[in-house]
Amino acid sequence: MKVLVLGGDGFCGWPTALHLSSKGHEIVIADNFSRRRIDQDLGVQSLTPIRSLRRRISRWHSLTGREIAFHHLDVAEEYDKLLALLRAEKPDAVIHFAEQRAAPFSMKSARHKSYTMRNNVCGTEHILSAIVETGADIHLVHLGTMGVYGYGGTDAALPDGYLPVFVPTAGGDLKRQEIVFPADPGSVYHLTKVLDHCTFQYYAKNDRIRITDLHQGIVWGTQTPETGLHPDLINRFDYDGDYGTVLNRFLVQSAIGYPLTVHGTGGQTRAFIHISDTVRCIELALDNPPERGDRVRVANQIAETRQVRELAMMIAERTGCDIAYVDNPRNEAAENALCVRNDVLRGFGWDPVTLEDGLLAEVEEIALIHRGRCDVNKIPAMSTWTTAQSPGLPAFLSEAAE
Ligand code: USQ
Repeated sequence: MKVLVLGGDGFCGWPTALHLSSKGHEIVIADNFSRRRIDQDLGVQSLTPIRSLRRRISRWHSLTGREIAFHHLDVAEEYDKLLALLRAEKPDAVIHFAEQRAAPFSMKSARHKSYTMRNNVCGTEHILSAIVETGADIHLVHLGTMGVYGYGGTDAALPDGYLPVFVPTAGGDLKRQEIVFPADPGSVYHLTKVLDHCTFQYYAKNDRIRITDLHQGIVWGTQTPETGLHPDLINRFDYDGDYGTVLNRFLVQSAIGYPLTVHGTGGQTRAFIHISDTVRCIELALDNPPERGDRVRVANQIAETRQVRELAMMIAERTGCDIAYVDNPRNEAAENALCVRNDVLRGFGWDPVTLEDGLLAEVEEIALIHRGRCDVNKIPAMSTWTTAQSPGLPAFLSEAAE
């Protein structure tokens, strides 16, 4: 299959491109390097030393003999180029990672909110419009988020996207229907994923585009079997207060002896998945496209649920590090229950990796090897949900606004 990976230089995009290439798919990456430029803007770098995309691709070729093509493209800003790329490459499937993916970054200021909205919502609409304009039957696979459901705190199991409801008819009977699960985003970033999903519903109905929306949990880990083949292929590892996600942050913090930064009571329950499962799930989604004319397929891409303080205690027990309960910079429930079904992906044969499976040690080792690259000043989460943190226009956003 020929697969266009939009955002193929990023944390999930790069290992996915390699995994699919290793499985014999023909891979084309498009990326605008916004993630690398945001790093520069925030004055932070990946804990792992990531190479240029050119070097990554050439190393992959020298190790495996497999080619990966690359196009520099901003899907939110360059519609005509995107359309020309689809017409020239004629992919069977497009995987859409090309979004600003950090909730704290999206909440830093009005400018960050606006950039995240414009980039994510316009990018998604452009991809769908361009697919329609080519007239080709392209399967779109999108990396969505569990955060579209919100963390409302009940222990009712979240289904894969659609909720059965019984609606009273005019005649007084109850009619069973399935509706999109009510959205409850917790940040502007999560809101963009909700809007993406509405856009998908429309294009699946109106233009019969085949779409899979993967509602992914918090990814942990950094390496996959393919990125581990050579240091030039190493995946990025974010630990900073904007882009670092909770479990990976805790693992870096313990490696440098920094008390684990639990927000509030740590009673937040979230869904988790290892990066090696991310790439496997995407492959399963590609292998199992919905039929043309079907509604959007939704799959909850999560392996397990865990509470933040439970994770902190688990790591503290392993390494003896301290835990610091800090004021929560976010506007979120202090404690919530979370129960999630992942029937769609399991139905495709997925057997998830969990925290018990020994991969924590591998991530700890990577954190220890590269701890010298960690800037402790970048660890605290400074972005709050209630006040603008960064009234000036950062360099990256200035460029984007031009
Ligand atoms: N948290 C801490 N301490 C920290 C960092 C985070 O207690 O040092 C807490 C947060 O307050 C939050 C939870 O951990 O309650 C998760 O935060 P996170 O930064 O790990 O994850 P989040 O902001 O939700 O976003 C990440 C990814 C995003 C993805 C999402 C999946 O950045 O792209 O969509 O996870 S989910 O959370 O399931 O919506």
